[in-house]
Amino acid sequence: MRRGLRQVKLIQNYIDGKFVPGKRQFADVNPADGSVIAQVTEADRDMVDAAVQAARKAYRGEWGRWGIRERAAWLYKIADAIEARFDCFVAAEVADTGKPVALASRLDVPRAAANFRVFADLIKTTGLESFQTETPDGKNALNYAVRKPLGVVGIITPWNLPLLLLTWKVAPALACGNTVAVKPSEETPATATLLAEAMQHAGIPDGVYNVVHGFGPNSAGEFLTQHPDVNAVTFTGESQTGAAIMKTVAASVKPVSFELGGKNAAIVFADCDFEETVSGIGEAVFLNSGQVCLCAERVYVERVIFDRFVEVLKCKAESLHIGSPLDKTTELGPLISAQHREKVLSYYRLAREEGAVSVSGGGIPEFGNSLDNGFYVQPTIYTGLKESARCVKEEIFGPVCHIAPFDTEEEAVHMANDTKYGLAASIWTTNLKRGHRVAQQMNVGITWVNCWFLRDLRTPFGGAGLSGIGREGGLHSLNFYSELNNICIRL
Ligand code: NAD
Ligand code: 6OH
Repeated sequence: MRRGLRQVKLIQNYIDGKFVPGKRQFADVNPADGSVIAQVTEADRDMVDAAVQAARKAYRGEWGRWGIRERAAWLYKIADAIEARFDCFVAAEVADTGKPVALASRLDVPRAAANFRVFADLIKTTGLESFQTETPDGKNALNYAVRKPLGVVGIITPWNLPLLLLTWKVAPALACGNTVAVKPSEETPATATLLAEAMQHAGIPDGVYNVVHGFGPNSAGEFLTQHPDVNAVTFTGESQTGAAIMKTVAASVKPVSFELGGKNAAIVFADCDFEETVSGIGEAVFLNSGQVCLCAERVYVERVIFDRFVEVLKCKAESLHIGSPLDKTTELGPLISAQHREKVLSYYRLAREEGAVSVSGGGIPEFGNSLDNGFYVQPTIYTGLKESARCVKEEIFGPVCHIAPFDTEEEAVHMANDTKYGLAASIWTTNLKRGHRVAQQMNVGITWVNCWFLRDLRTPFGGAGLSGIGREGGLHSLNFYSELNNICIRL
């Protein structure tokens, strides 16, 4: 090989059980140092069509005909195949996202395997409604529902937890007997493609799982949502993108499930377990460099402990180990891209313009090595903003929070709910009565008390307001990914 012409990996589309290149390519960049790690081949409209047709064929074939126990057995095989390639998945996720290797090993990849196992278990054990209906003549009728697949499901996912969020949708879709065409984020194409390899090795029939790469508008994402043969669209990403997708799918009236953005609040009462709370809020603000839709960007702290809380969270932020994602002790990696870093830094500047007091961070860390070419920002804490400030209202999606004091429970509840989003909230108190009371007043899809991002995959997951439409998780996923046919029999 000539010097300077390093061979770069090619990430291809996966259609009908085969890896196929597209005509155009784009670069897959490692956010930790800005290096190009792969070229990705973009699917054009014809390739998206081929993926949907392959999925349709597989749906009409054995996958659509198999019974629940057979499909569940395949899902367990997929989970095993992910675990058999655990290190490859971790390495690919870390290279694509820049997330710390410790995080990908503890969260992303284990959750991918768990997603398949949980929905395999659920589809085997979940019953359906039946009602004995009384009629005036006394003969009565029996109503019972049966679950049928929708057909071909289009799945569009973001870059922050690429494999976790993809499999969170692929697993229940397949469990219910659908086939899928997925469009992973252009920033993180690797693990969806590795999953194709895992499925191929596990022997999943061709066409059941298809991957098309590319962007959103006028690219693979839009082509997929426009496709008349896609029966439902499930999407995780920004609220604005959700609005665009909704417009596109409206033309053909497809079911949609949207998991969108958040501007989540944490409420810290003076009676909290202080150490546990600081540690929990530290996770809620800084995990994955704040790039989790559930992260807390607004922290409300009861005034009597406000100064102490700010000081201790500042120490926590400043002691986080920022560094190479490959270092096992790294706690904070880079942001996903130069463009996203510019967005986050623009909010750091805006916070100052809006009159924030800078408690910690606000800039770019320096390393003196190749990481200086990466897309890092400092973990950042502000206080002193008005509740109407844009930095308090808009999702930033970085390792940053604003901390504001409150005096009464009512005030805290009001401030937490004063947002167009409604994804998640966390309440920190040792008074359980208060925990229940406040939790039940949160206008969100998920409220944690004395914890954050503690997940049971059987529970409803989703958001209110700008944070989404519908719920996935457990039975809610099974219901979204299937059509219920109620049968009424005159007895
Ligand atoms: P994004 O909306 O920019 O992109 C998500 C996906 O949509 C990508 O695959 C993209 O190519 C595709 N896309 C973009 N425009 C499209 C269009 N017009 N038609 C079809 N597809 C299109 O989101 P992102 O920047 O990748 O992810 C970050 C956002 O996702 C944040 O707002 C975050 O809060 C949100 N998010 C929400 C959840 C949740 O569960 N609620 C989970 C993770 C991320
Ligand atoms: C958003 O960034 C995180 C979403 C998490 C889930 O969808 C989940 O199932 O844990």
